[in-house]
Amino acid sequence: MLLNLILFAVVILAIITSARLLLVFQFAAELRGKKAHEISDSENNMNALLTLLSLVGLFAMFFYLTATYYNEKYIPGAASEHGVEVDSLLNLNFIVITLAFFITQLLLMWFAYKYRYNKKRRATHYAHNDKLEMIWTVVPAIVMAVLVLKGLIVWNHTTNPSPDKNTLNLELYARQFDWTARYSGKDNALGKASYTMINGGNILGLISADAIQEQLTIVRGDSLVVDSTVTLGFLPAEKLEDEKTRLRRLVHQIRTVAEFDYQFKSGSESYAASHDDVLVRDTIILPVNRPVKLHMRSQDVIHSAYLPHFRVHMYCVPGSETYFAFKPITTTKEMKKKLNDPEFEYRLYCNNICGSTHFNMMLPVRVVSEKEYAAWLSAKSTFADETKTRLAKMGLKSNFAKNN
Ligand SMILES: [Cu+2]
Repeated sequence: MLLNLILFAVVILAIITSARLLLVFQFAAELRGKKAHEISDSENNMNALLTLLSLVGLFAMFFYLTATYYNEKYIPGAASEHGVEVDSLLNLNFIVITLAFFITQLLLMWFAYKYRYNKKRRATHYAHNDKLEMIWTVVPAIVMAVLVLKGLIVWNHTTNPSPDKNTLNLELYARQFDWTARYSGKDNALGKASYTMINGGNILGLISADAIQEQLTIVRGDSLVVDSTVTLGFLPAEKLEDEKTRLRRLVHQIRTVAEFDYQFKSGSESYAASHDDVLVRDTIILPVNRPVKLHMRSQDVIHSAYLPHFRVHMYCVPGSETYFAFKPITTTKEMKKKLNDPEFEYRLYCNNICGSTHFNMMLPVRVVSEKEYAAWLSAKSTFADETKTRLAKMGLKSNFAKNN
């Protein structure tokens, strides 16, 4: 803090000193009988030369920064199929931008140098040149059209991958401030979910016969407590209104959950798809060379799922589901070897500032062989197992065997 203050003071003093020095030069020039706006030939030449030199500095900086940062260490090659295409598009853009940068800067600085003020030269009034205007309109238009067209092709490939039966359905569930990954299990189908089903144990609000039973017990219990508070009426008027609102919400929630219960019991919905779903909150494991379809949801605010190594980026929006399909093509092991970094991990980040501990929203992602993936997944407990355990703690009996 103190160092920052000192630095700030130094900068301010430097600005004041420069301003005073300029004044001194001005007075000195006036004493020599020269007007402030008069510039000598030597000053003019010096300025022109410095302009050229600044071009050298600019280009040197460009080469240095490109060589230092545009490499495997900072931007490792894409680890997904569509990512390779995205990278080639980005590289094409970089080539075009770099060429335009060199040509325009070179011309700009060279003209400033070559046509510096010369007393003997008179400026020409050059109003119009059809040919020149045609060139600088048509050439950029063609280049832009090519870039946009290629961009559209890559965008279409990325957002509409060809359907593949083997695609793994995986949910990324975001909330302040963590991620939960939900694997669809053996049936490869994600079970239904509803925000009315969310409780401390069932944070994703998944629906199953057991989860319905659990939620009805919890919400009915809550409503009884609130109901007795309201009935006794010991609360101040303001608080009483709050409690009444809470009660109305709980009753509405009970109705919705009871509706799920009715649908299940009448056989119109089975809710069995959620039974084999597996919830993971530490490391996401993905099988290599198998397409993955990410189904993204958010519980609270807008989050953004960002998997930079796979060139995957998509918002997670509360109240609606977003998707992104991609195919990992490089295992973590291969990437470690390629980057010569034994500590390397792929990562999932939240790329949308979503609150005070947004930076916490990060999960390691590991890409492994199909065999390793299958072994890992089969060792995990399912949503049905977890719900059964929670029910047992509440002294309730599971319906799980029946539901299957
Ligand atoms: Cu977030």
